[in-house]
Parts: sequence; structure tokens; C-alpha cells
Amino acid sequence: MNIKDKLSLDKVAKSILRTNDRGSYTVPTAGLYPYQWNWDSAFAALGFATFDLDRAWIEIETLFSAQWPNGMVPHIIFHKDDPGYYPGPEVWGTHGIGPISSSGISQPAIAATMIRSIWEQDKDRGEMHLRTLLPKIKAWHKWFMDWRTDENGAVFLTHPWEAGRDNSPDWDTAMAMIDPVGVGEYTRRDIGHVDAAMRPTKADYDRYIWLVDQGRKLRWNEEEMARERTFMVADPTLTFILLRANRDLARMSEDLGEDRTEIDAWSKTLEAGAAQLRNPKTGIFEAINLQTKEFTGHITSASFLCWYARLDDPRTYDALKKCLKTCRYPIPSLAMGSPHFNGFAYWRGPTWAIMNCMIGMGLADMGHFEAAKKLRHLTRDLIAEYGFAEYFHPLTGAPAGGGTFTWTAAVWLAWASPSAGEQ
Ligand code: 9WN
Repeated sequence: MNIKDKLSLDKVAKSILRTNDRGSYTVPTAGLYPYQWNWDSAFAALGFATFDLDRAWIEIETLFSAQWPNGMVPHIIFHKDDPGYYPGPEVWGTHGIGPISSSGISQPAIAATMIRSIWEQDKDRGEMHLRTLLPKIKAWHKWFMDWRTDENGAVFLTHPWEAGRDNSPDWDTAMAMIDPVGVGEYTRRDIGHVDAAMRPTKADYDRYIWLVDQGRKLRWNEEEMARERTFMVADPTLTFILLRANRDLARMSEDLGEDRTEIDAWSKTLEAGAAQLRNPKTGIFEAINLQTKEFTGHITSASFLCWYARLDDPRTYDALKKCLKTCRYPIPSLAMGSPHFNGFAYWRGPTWAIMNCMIGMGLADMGHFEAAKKLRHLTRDLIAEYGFAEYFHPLTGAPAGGGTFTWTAAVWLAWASPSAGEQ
């Protein structure tokens, strides 16, 4: 496909954002995901910012309008009931806790980083938006520091959906420790939209729902849940992303003349936490099952988010170079040499454009321009050839999961398209 054709894809990407726009929030894709998702929405805002800054601010403001009194910003916001998704509001049972019906867990805190990008494009008119948003972002980051940070400073998840990498093998040992007794019968909706082979298994879903049932029984009270945790995995996705977001939050606070001391102290804690995620045996950043204190031993795309957090790392860079050389459409969500690798199975192999975007942004920030460019161009080719899919087979590029996907369109507009400029 030539450059002109690639540029014409900007139009397609914009129309995907417009089609998935529900007025004040954007759904990831119609049918499969009919609600507002947290990190999807922050990417949507980044995409909107390339052609409609007002709409970008609205997306973010709608996301924060669902913030709970304890600072948590939910991973799904159920603005309008939709029977096409399971588990819906009644399963989560959060009624009366937050201002809007929602799930009871959060997702990777990318919003501050996307907000900073929007703010930098809209400094004149953006200040009133930013002034209102800053305390909300800070309260959310504080919630992570209070309730999702282990004694070393690494951020952990309490449900696979919280890291956004639902069926990653990083959670396998922790998931195997759960006996999903009492879950009962339920009807999955996802496999009515997408081939079951591309989705998590029934054993995974039983445990996802079992964990939701536990939270609901405790009315999502963090103090009580902290006493009874059955699933706790320290994770590079959540840790690197919060660290980066926190640095961006500090910078925006400074821009508005506000004190950044407390935020900088959180960054220090998170830096120490990130260092703990390096497996001394492999030299790579990995997840740790906090119940057994064992490294999970998997190289995933999240291992390469270190640069996004502004941490340079030669060992990881070597692994990246190898991956860029051997994989047709990097970066696979699980290293291709792993016995668990499956190029179609969601977070167990496929390439996700959002991960590439964050990794590429980080590489460029840290001066690794060649690698950043290579990753960006390969992602451009992938989307140009195979469309705006949810995820892609890393060897063939075959599109998988949902189609006309919001965050793939957003990543195209803000990063992968030739019109996004060289960074
Ligand atoms: C559960 C919306 C979300 C993404 C996640 C992705 C997938 C949901 C699901 O879709 O998760 O949150 O039902 O499979 O794993 O990262 O935010 O696109």
C-alpha cells in the first residue's frame, strides 16, 4: 500500500471514532464491548485530539465523572444497560457506591499521560479542563498507591481485568490457586460476537466471575478486600503505566503552579517497585505472583513498557532488538518461543496496537529513535494491511477479536499514521 492510500486511512480511523462515539463517551467496538472502558477511553481521547480537541476533553471528563468517592476510576462504566455484555451491572453489584453504575475494579492508569498530550496541544483553552481534572487524577493515583501497591512499591492487580491483559499467562499460577466454587450457571456474551478460540477459556471465565462475586459480597470495600485477597499479582503493565502517568501528573501540576512533592514521592516508590520486577535470572521485567512470591517467567509486551516509564534498560533493549528482528508484526503479547504462545488467543500471543504505541512512545522519549521508528512503521503496515482490528496474529498479521476498534483507530491517528509525523 502506498503512502497516499495510507493517508486515506486517516478518514477511516476518524469515522470509526465517530461511529463508536455515544455522545460523551466512546465504546471500544459496538456489540462486543457496548460500554465505556477506562483505558480504551483514554486512547479514544488521544485519537479525538488529532481532529477535535473539545471532544477529547469530553471523553476524559466523562471517564472521571464515574470516579468513586475513594478515588478509584472504574474499568467499565455502564452508562446504559446493554444485555449484549456479560458480566453487566447486576453481577458487579456496585449500585450506590459510585456516581454512575460501574464495575468495581480499575484499569491501567494511562489517562494522565493522554491528558498531558491533549493539554500540550490545547494550552490556551485547556487550563479550565486541567484545573478540574488534576485533583481527580491525583485522587486516583493515590488510590493505586494506597490499595494496589505492594511493600516494594510495585503495583498489583486483584483481578485479571484490572491489568487489561485478561488471559495473559502472567496470571496462570495465581488463577490456578482459585477454586471457583459456587459460580453457578451463566451465559457468556463475548463468544456470541467473536470466535471462542480467540477468547479466554471457560475455566478463566469461572474465575473472573468468582472474583467479581467475592468483591460484590464485600461491597467492594478495599479495607475488607485487603484482608481476604485471593488473587494478587505484581505487574509491569500497571507499575510502568502508573509511574509514567505519575510523572506526567507531576509535570502538569507544576505547569499550573501546584505543589508536586507528594506526586514525586509516589514516583520514587514506583521506581523502586519497578526495579523489583526484574527477574534476576532472566534480567527481564516480569510479573510476580505475590502469594507465592515467584516470578511468572514470561516475557510479555508489558515487559517492554520500561521506556514508557522513562527507565532505560540494556537487557530489555537486547530482547527488544531480537523481537523486532524475528517477529513479522511485533510485539507479541507473549514471546513466540514460549510453550504457551498462541498467536490468536487474545493476550497469549497476539499483537496489540496500543501496547506498540506505548512502547514506541517510550523508546522515542528515551532516545531509541531507530527502534521506535521500526516499531511504528511495522504497526502502520499491520493496520494498513489488515484493518482496525482489536488485535492481530504476530506472524501473519491476521486480524482477530472485534473489528472497527476504537483504540486501534486512535493509535493510528495519533501515532502510526504517516500524518502523525516522525517523533
Ligand atoms: C474485560 C475493552 C477491553 C479492554 C481490555 C481487553 C478486553 C474485557 C473483556 O476488552 O477486556 O475488561 O470483556 O474481554 O482485554 O484490555 O480494555 O476493549
